[in-house]
Amino acid sequence: MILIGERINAGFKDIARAIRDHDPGPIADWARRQAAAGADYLDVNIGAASRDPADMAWLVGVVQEAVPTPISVDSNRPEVLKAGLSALDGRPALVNSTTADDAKLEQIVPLAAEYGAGIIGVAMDERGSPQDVTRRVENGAKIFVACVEAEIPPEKIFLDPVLMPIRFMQEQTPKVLEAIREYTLLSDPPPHISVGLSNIASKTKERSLIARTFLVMAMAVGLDAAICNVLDEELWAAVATAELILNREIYSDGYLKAFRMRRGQVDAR
Ligand code: THG
Repeated sequence: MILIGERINAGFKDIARAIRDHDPGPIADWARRQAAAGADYLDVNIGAASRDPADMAWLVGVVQEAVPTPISVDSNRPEVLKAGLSALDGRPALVNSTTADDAKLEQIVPLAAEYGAGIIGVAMDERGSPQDVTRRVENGAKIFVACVEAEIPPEKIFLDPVLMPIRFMQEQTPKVLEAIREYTLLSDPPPHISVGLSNIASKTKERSLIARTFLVMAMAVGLDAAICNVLDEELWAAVATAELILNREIYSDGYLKAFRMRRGQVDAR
């Protein structure tokens, strides 16, 4: 599983303030904590804290100075994505994200190709968020084809079926699982498949339980990446156990410890 740390996002008040004040402290701190927890990428998003693309370049610079972890540059604005990519020091990166509408595909897919970055394609389009499996599959396939035509290799393409809050859109969750299964059939080898995991638990009381239960169910049908709370130890334990059940990990009584060591996790206790 590829786990992408979600915490450097201006949706969180401490990060919004740090971006507005150009205070590197909390950002470097969250970068170190998520890297120590074993994150494969750190998602960075200036959100509504700033309209200035230069602030994304600043944010990427702060994270790069703190840790060597690859970066997922998260914005729906091409100029913000470009500013983040241009600040990279050569480490691997993801463009998060394009959608399936032509205007976005035409601008964002070439950016990812130009910078040699991977790309996450979210199955939304000019009509907004998908409400059924078919739209998710059509949009995912359209993004996949656009990326392949731009010569982005399948191992750098991530499709995101759009996970929605279970509290408000409960009927969407099984459709997301179905779409994940369909994405695995698009090519051989298939693209990566990723979700914004915390979306599902928004405004719920059992955030951690809902997120990790969805994650193991989605892993069983082909999910192999998630933007998530990498500081949640129960989430890691569920991932390790799901890998075991899917026979990707050898059973031993010490499998949890072996998994943590293989992930290079630094004990925070
Ligand atoms: N797909 C892709 N990228 C994404 C998303 C996605 N990037 C942003 C988002 N969705 C994933 N990141 C987060 C980060 C935090 C939270 C949810 C998703 C979160 N928010 C709290 C809530 O909703 O209750 C509020 C924050 C707070 O506690 O202050 O947990 O889907 N490709």
